[in-house]
Order: sequence, then C-alpha cells, then structure tokens
Amino acid sequence: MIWNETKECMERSEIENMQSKRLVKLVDRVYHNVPYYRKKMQEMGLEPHDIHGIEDLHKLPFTTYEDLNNCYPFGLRAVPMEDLVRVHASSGTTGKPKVAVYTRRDISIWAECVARCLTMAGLSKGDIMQVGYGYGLFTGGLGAHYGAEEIGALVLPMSTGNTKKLTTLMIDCEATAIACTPSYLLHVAETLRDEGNLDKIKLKYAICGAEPWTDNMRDQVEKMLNIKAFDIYGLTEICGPGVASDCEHHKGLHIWEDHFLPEIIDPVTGQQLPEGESGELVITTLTKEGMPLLRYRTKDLTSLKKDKCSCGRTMARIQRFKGRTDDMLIIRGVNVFPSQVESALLTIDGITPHYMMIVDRVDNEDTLEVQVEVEERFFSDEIKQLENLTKKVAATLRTAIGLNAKVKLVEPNTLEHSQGKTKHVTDNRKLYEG
Ligand code: DLL
Repeated sequence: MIWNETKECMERSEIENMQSKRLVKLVDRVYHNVPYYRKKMQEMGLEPHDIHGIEDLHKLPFTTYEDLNNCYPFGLRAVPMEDLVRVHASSGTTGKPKVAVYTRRDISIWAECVARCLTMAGLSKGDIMQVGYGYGLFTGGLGAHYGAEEIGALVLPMSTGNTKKLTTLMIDCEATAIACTPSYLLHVAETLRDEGNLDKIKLKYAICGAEPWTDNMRDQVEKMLNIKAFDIYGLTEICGPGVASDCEHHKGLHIWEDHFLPEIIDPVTGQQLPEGESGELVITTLTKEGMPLLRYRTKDLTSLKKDKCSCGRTMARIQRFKGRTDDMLIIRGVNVFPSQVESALLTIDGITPHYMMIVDRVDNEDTLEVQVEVEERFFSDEIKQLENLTKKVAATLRTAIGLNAKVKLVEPNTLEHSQGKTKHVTDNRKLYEG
C-alpha cells in the first residue's frame, strides 16, 4: 500500500518541476523573512530572481551547524514567533543544542512524511504501535507518534527507560509494530527471550532509526522476533524521523523529495557530485515554514539513486550510510560529541585533559566507558577521595551528555599522549558496513 500515490510515484520530470517551483518560492521567502539568509545571499551577490529552478541550486549558500549556532535559538525562523507551535532540539558540537521550530503546517507535513514511511513498511489503520523512542526535545517520540496517528494506528507512547513495562504491554495489548532505535529493539528482543515470552508477541513490524545499523543487525532482529524491520532516517534540523525510509525491497531509503531536496556533495570542495557517487548528503527543505533551510549539510556520508524502485515509488533512494564527516557518536540513540565530554571533564578540579571514550555493544546495548587521568595526589590520598571523584565525574558527564557512563580514573601518563591528533574515541561497535 502507498499512503500518497500521487506524490510518491510522480515521474522524475514532475518531481523536478515541482521542486523547481518550490525552490524559487522558498528562496524568495527566506530572502525576505530571514535576515541571516538575506545577508549571506547579498554577500554572494545573489538575489532571489537569480534562482530559476533546481539547476541553480548550486549557486545558493550552504547552511551548517555553525550557522544554527550563530542564530541560536530562533534566529533562522521565517515566521513571527506567534506562528510557531513546537520546538525540538538535539546535541551540537560545542554544547549549544541544534534547535528546530515548527508551525502547525510543518507538524502536519511531518506527520504525513512519517505516515508515508509507516505505510511503506506495511502498517495501516488497525495496527497497534509502541513508540519506544524518547519523547521530549528529541524528535523520535513525537515524530513517530504523530505519523502513526495520521494513518489511524493505535499508539502506545512508551518512550524509553522501562523495558519490562514495554514487553508486558507489547504482549497484553497485542502490539503489531514498534518504533525504536535498532539497538534498543535488539535489547527488547533479548528481554523477551529471557522472559520466555518470544512466542507470546503479535509483533509484525519494527521501524528503526536514529542511529546507523547494518544488514546483519536487521537479519538478527528479524529472525529473533519473526518480524520485518525497516530503516527510517531523519534529523532534528530538517524535521526529525521520516525524511526517508526503506520499502520491502531494502534498496535504499526513499527520501520525500517533494518536501526535501537532496544533493550529494564532495565534503571538501563543496561541489555537487553526480548520481551514484558517495559524498555528504545536503538537504534543502522545500516546504518548511518555521525554519526553512537552504542546502543544509547533514554531515552524513552516502550516495543517491534515482531510478524507479520495484515498489513503484520514484522518490530517490539514500544508500546505506558510510559514516559522518564529523566525530559525532550515537550512543543508545543519543548524539554525543567528544568535545562535550572534554569540556565537562575540564570543569572538575583535579581532572586532566587526557581522556579516552570506549564505546562498545554488550548484550546488544551500547556501553560507554570514559577513562580519564587525574592528578597524582588522588592516588596518594585515601581511597574515599578517589571514589568521590569518580562519582562526581559520572554525575557531571550525565548532566552534560545525558548518558550514564562507566568512569575509570587512571594515574597520570597511563593513556596514550600523542604528538599529533590525539585519539579520544575507540568505537568497537562496527556500525557502518564496507
Ligand atoms: O535521530 C531523528 C530520528 C529519530 C531519526 C527517530 C529516525 C528515528 P537527531 O538526533 O538530530 O535526529 O540525529 C540525526 O542521526 O544526521 C544521522 O547521523 C543519524 N541517523 C538518524 N537516522 C539514521 C539512520 C534523529 N536510519 C543524526 N541510519 C543523523 C543512520 C541515522 N544514521
């Protein structure tokens, strides 16, 4: 089944026509309503009438995390404050969250995009979906929730944090679908197995995203739970989950090109790359009112395919992600930058800037250990002081990155002190294929 066949199956020429018209309007809108963009365009000697369609996309300025940071929190909005109805946010490199704002229409288009993804996975009215993404500033919970309601599914807003309750309600309410991160789904599957409850579930579909995962992980979870698992992609800056997702052929994630105009660029030169070549995914939001973005650099590395898919949809497909251009880690679905860990550590007396983050996956759950060198005196003092310091570091990290980390304090000169670029992360999870 297809949620919106007229849009999802448009001919390529129709898609490009629509994108061109929407791009021209968008450029006019941001030029007149967002002083930051007007200034950027003026500095490049660009005026709205220079943009006639998608063939002129390459002339437009990029938008980066630094731009969001410069305009934090509401500086990129293109409508009056009173027309905004929602704020979401996620971590940024230097501690300033990436903030996105939405009008009522933005929320409704977002729900439509998620509805398309859920329908593509096989869900419809009558399905019962547990949302196991976090609710709150993170877009996962509310994004999946609104999309599921849009198709008329019955939603159980579980959020994260209570797996026992989730498995109980999955069985008692006969949930047919779950939306959560892939690593959490594996954890849920193991919990059901350990409870001896795997044969009591009615689950048919899982909609997993917010972090990279592999085909091996998909196979594993599909076999354990006897379900079909789908990949869903999105990012706070663009709207949240539902920018793209995959169909039953798993030949890439269909990106809703009537709302999000994708390009692949060389991350070093900024030049557009031809179809099929790998580079950084850049997205222009064609219909967003609250905070439209021109050529937003996602930092996600992938390629695009535009041929018609066997499912009948014509919308371009994002191929498996190959990594990111920055050092952002996604641990238990939470975005974490080493720089956040570093600045949090350095607020504590006695802590040195020598640290190492060790990320692993144990029993299908992400783990984070932070090893950090402390001043010599702590090792000659009584053990109590070292324990107190360990607790303090753990609490500071929890506040800074929103995750529980195992903290190991070590003596000076235990960790590698490199002469060049110091390596602060060891990620043992192997999340990107190839
Ligand atoms: O993770 C939105 C989301 C929620 C997507 C629920 C899917 C499901 P952010 O917290 O802003 O937003 O993180 C965005 O996460 O740039 C990617 O690096 C990564 N990411 C998201 N989905 C996938 C995926 C949400 N399916 C960042 N595969 C993005 C690989 C993903 N990486």
